[in-house]
Amino acid sequence: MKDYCEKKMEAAAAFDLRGQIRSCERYGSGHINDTFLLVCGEEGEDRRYILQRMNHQVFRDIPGLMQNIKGVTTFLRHQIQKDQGEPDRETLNLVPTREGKDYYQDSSGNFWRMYLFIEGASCYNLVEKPEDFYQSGKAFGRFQRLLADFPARELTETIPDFHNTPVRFQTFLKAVEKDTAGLASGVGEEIRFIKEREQEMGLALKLQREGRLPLRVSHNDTKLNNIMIDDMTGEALCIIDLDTIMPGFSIFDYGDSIRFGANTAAEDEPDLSKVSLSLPLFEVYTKGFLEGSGGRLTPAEISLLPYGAKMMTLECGMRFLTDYLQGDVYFHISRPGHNLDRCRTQLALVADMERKWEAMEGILKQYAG
Ligand code: ADP
Ligand code: GN1
Ligand code: MG
Repeated sequence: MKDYCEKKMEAAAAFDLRGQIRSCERYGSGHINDTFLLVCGEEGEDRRYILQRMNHQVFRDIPGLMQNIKGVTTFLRHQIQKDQGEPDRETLNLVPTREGKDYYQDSSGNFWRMYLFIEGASCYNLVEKPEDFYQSGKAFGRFQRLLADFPARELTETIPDFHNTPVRFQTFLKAVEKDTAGLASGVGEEIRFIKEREQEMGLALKLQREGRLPLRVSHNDTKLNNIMIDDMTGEALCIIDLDTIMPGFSIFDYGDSIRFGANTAAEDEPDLSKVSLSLPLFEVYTKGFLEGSGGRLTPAEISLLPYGAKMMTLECGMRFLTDYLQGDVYFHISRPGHNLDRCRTQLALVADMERKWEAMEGILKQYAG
């Protein structure tokens, strides 16, 4: 980490900024990239930018990733203009380097990019008001609508098999078998819980192969803190964290939001008695997502939304457990056992979804029209 911080000033200077750099400090609470808030001063007026070191251990094809982001944000700008929106705030906007490129590679090989800072908006780690979650559902639904005509197949798979749950399951089994950190014997209960659900993991891919589930431009990381809510209007303003945009399924975008936002506890809550699926939050998000998608989802996609929620939660629990067993090599952690706590909340949430399955389907029917 220290290394990257030293390189941040070299990186900042490579971008086409106006004015003097005043400060460049760590920012946000993402698990993957290193994010900095850069302040530049010009004639008494400060301008803010987001500088990010992309995690090239996680994202192996940075040129492909940046091409996805450039393509999708350019397309979104046009769509937002057609909708009479505000393209500088309703989508991410890349700041080019002085050489006119979309990213910069520093002298140690790290990759950096810069965005305009979205002013007057905030990201939340927990749903504070149901209205925020409704807004977030509407925005991710709208994202599906705005990108429905974008050629999804042209996008690079920035992390191959990212939401391929059967492949994630195989990786998990290997981690259990290898048991690099010698921790598997302490998590027998969690391993059993995951294995018992293996049969359910391949349904979306099977339906896609049969032509019954469309491939979409999907965001793939639709948690609440990847959306900015306007401080003035309270409306969802901009979807951020576009690294994982690739061909995928709308039901998983919906599902990942439910996994994170409709949980009554934080993703890393150690006290499992606090974890449950909030049906009121499930309801407001479902309503927002269906409204925002403006009729662009197929009946098959709509009927599979609860399945999407369960699979994203199970898959995420499996990924946290895999990382715990491998010695915390993927997700940033801030305490020992952090990934195990995260895994346990996800599995507890899956169990609660199973208990509330009929209620989830009932709510969906109410809004599906
Ligand atoms: P990660 O992949 O590590 O989660 P993100 O791209 O989500 O990284 O960025 C981390 C945090 O930085 C976000 O949660 C948000 O608070 C802030 N952020 C990112 N982009 C912007 C932006 N353009 N304007 C304002 N804040 C931003
Ligand atoms: C990571 O980057 P961030 O913090 O938004 C992860 C997601 C997980 C999430 C769990 C590229 O998201 O897939 O669902 O953590 N992103 C990547 O909180 O692996
Ligand atoms: Mg993020």
